[in-house]
Amino acid sequence: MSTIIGEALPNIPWQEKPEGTNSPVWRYSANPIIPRNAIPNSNSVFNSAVIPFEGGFAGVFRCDSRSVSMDIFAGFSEDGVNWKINHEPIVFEGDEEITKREYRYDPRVCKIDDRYYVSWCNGYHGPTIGLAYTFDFKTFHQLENAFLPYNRNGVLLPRKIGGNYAMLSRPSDTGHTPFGDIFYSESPDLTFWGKHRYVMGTVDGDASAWQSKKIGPGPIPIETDKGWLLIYHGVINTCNGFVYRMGVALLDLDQPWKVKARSRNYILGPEELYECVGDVPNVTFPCAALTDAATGRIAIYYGCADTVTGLAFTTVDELISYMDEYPLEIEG
Ligand code: BMA
Repeated sequence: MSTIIGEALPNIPWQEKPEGTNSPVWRYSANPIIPRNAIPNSNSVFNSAVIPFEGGFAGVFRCDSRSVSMDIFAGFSEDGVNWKINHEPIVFEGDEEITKREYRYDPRVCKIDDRYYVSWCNGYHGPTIGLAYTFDFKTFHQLENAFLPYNRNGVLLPRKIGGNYAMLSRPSDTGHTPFGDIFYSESPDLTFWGKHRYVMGTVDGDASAWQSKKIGPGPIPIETDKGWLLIYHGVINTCNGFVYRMGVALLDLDQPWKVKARSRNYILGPEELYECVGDVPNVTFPCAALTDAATGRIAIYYGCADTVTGLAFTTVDELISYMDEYPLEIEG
């Protein structure tokens, strides 16, 4: 048995694992929970992040518009399933050199101490990691970009490590990056980042081919008594393009750049029609996970085919025993 270290969330969205399911993660029966036209001018709503807020839930959503401009929007929900997303994108307060928008996508939301931090892929002469905080999901204060271009998938840890803020990310290139490993960085003040450490990379050969092209951190890592549970995305290049699936790893609590365990099997991949067909086919892309420390339940929010948003369920025990059952040999 493993336990989640954190708060109880009795109203976490939840469905029991259906009989006869082989996978450690199972989908919400009424997926997708957010359609592509959830707001009047959206082409697609996907790769989005949610968090408990004031007894219900709040979130930051990637909505590509009908001119296919990528931006992020705040939204609210009482049950974590039915969402009301603002019709206008978030307007950030801060230094105009930084708030000037090129594009914004793939947000994550992380509560640290008294505030909610949003990180996202931010256009600033190339993709990098945008960072902001809010107390109320109405006013957002933008901070300096965390890194130089090019970087994607900036994912904060929900508490300081050795007195510093900590972030996982995936250095990239200007385009649809055909490579990428996960790195760890620390900052004393969320402005100056250093102590860059390699966490883990793609897997060569056929040991775990679904993650042979690139990988990137997904939801905010989940603190457990065994380590940080990291759900991430992994990509294979096929004759028909990239396929995005989800994997799981366990990172050391005090030195999160050290990988303690990793699954060679994916935990969820494109199988349902809404995951296989859309603007970009064959993409399941996790950006958030709600957790209930009282029961070990985990609800994963993921983008489906770059078009709609899905919800899936698992538990801390399911994920940790799956890594035991299907381990990937850890390098070094
Ligand atoms: C990645 C990002 C994601 C997207 C994925 C599949 O590089 O752009 O936003 O979901 O590609 O298109």
